[in-house]
Amino acid sequence: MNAHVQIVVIKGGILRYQEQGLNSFVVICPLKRWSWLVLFCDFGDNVGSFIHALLTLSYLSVNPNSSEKKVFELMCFDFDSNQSSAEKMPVPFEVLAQSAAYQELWITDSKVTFSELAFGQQWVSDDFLVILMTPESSDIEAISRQVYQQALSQARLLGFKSLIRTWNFFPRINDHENGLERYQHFCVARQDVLNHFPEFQAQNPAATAIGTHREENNFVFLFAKTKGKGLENNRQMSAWEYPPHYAPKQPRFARAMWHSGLLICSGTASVVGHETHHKGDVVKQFNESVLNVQTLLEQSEDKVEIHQGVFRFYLRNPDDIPQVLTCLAESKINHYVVLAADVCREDLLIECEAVFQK
Ligand code: 3EB
Repeated sequence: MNAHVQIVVIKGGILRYQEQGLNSFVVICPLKRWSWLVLFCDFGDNVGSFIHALLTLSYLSVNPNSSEKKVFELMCFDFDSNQSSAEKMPVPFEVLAQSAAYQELWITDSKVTFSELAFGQQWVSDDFLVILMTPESSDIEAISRQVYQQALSQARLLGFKSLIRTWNFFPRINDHENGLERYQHFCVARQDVLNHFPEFQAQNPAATAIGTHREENNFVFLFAKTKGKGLENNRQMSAWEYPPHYAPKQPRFARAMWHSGLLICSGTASVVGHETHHKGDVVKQFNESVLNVQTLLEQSEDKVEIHQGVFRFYLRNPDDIPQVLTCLAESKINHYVVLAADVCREDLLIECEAVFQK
């Protein structure tokens, strides 16, 4: 027998045990709180095939030389764009807190090609297309129309038929201009453009819409060749059915999306039905938001648990960070970053998004 054994230590890794057919298996054992021992035992020639899903989220650093099967970076989020380096995905928010070894790295198993476009940057693999756009104008409705038009046209051109996830970041999200809140202008433009692309209408993407404190516009789109499965939350009205006072054209996003073994949760806040709960109380809003994520997990037929999630929190008032850290310590959440940012309703103090791996 020609056994091939490799040992890798992953900081802050995901606990997994996976059988890889008859010939191989992977064991991941916790060493200390943030380290795991990973043992690949492979009796065939496909060492490292534990990267099973087409797309997998990780906040760990796999030694690239430790696995014969290549892993390619699709999106590597950089949580402080002051130091942003080429080909990383900047997230234009101040980091208020993060768990040890926190990293948000989305990897895939086919080659990723980066290119500069006239209107942004793109990362393309066999299965996925990521587009980043950072327009400079302050006319939010015009910008939103333009980025949605350009991103959807590019996806159509390259044959990526599913919009899986969007991040929509722009400044002064709760300011009013020409009779509408800037968030509402964004919703109007998003819905108008989506209506012109029927192939993307069958399934709304998971999404986040958040206000930056740094005057930067930053839009990220994740497309796939294959369909994702949308998931709604029975504690919350679907956003596209909201009464029109939230936005004259309803927000077009799903509460969560299953794709490639990942459950990708949208921005989730203290909203029950369609109403904001616990106005003025950041602790209760935190707990209600996490309960909403918990409910989504319970409604999903594939079992994932809250402690497995990689969380991003957006916190309106940075002075609330001590209360948020207390809430986090009391929660089952292990992996998180907390960013200073405005939430898209003025009465929401905090919002979270999360990704879970099956
Ligand atoms: C809510 O539940 C909070 O318009 O894309 C969360 C996530 C929210 C995404 C969006 C809005 C959006 O309605 C707001």
